[in-house]
Amino acid sequence: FVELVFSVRSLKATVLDSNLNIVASEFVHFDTELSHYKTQDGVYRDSSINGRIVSPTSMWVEALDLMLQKLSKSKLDFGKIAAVSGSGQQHGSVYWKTGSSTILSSLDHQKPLLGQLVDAFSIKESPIWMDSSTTAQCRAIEEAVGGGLELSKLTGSRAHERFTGPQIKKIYETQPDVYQNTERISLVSSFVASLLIGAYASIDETDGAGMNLMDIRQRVWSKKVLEATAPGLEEKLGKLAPAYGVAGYVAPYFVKRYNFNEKCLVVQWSGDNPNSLAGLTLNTPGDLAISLGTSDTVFGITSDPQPRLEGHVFPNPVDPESYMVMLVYKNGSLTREDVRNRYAEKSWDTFNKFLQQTPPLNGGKIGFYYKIYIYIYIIIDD
Ligand code: 5FX
Repeated sequence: FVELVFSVRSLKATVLDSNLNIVASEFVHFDTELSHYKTQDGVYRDSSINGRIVSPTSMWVEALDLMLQKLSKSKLDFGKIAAVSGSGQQHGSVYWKTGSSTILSSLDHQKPLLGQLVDAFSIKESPIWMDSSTTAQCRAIEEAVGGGLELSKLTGSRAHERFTGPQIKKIYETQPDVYQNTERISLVSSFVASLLIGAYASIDETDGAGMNLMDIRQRVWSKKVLEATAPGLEEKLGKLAPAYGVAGYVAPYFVKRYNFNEKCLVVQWSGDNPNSLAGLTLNTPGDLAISLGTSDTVFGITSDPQPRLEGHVFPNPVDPESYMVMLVYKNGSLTREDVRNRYAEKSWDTFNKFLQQTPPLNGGKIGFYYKIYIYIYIIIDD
């Protein structure tokens, strides 16, 4: 079984045998191994539009090319792989240009993916969860459905800038031609699953709940919110599927190029946090897990969700009867590493030594750290 993890800064692959022992693992670091994209921490921070943070979609395609090359150099027997699945950073979106399903279903196995897909996207830079440029769209969506709490009761969350619905609305409003010329919108998770099956993979019901577009109880797109977001959207989103479902067989491209078995399954991908919940086998209401990543998250499960203005409710990715609840803090690893670099000689060992100098909870003195990016505009007026 191969698990691929597309996070903000890297792609990781872990190959497991049937006893869940790790038999191989590989890593692609975007900034250094795909340095021609010139990303910083895997992203572009756009100084001309406040809060716009995107990643080049092609970089993710090239990362998959590179990862498969690395795995084949490591002498992995692709023919023995029974299933592939993975996690993507939540909320990030990919815009497939009209006609791209044909490109996807007829990939030439003699060539890498990148060159064949470079023109498949109507938007070359995918908005990701760090983006905060959609406040106007958030307020408009909330207003159209009767307020933030109403939206939360319906979709599991009030409108958040990083959620995909507000991001799509911004694209529709600011680049209507591009929106019209998009035949499918994928999340990062369903995007990579689409590459693997050579067709558009469904968005799964759990990652789909991170879009402000899905009715979390019915697990269908909410007509009301779709209308408040952009016209003709349902068709561009395609059908939803359970996160534990099968997306399809691996595409002939991978069978011919890497000798995958043609019966190798691609299991539905989902978001990084939902898959962490699944991987940690959280199954008792009240148990909580903490994930320290580029964002920090706290999550657990409940059978009786009470969506509020704070936090998020998603369908449980492994159990159709219950729900996942989550809090998200955007100031995770980048902020932590910045503090480490400034005060702990860029070393986790030193950082840990400092932590151990005081008892847990530091006598009630707790710091909250945020990195602030300040852009200075110089206007030259002659
Ligand atoms: C969750 O809502 C988030 O925005 C983040 O945790 C991303 O999933 C990080 F990839």
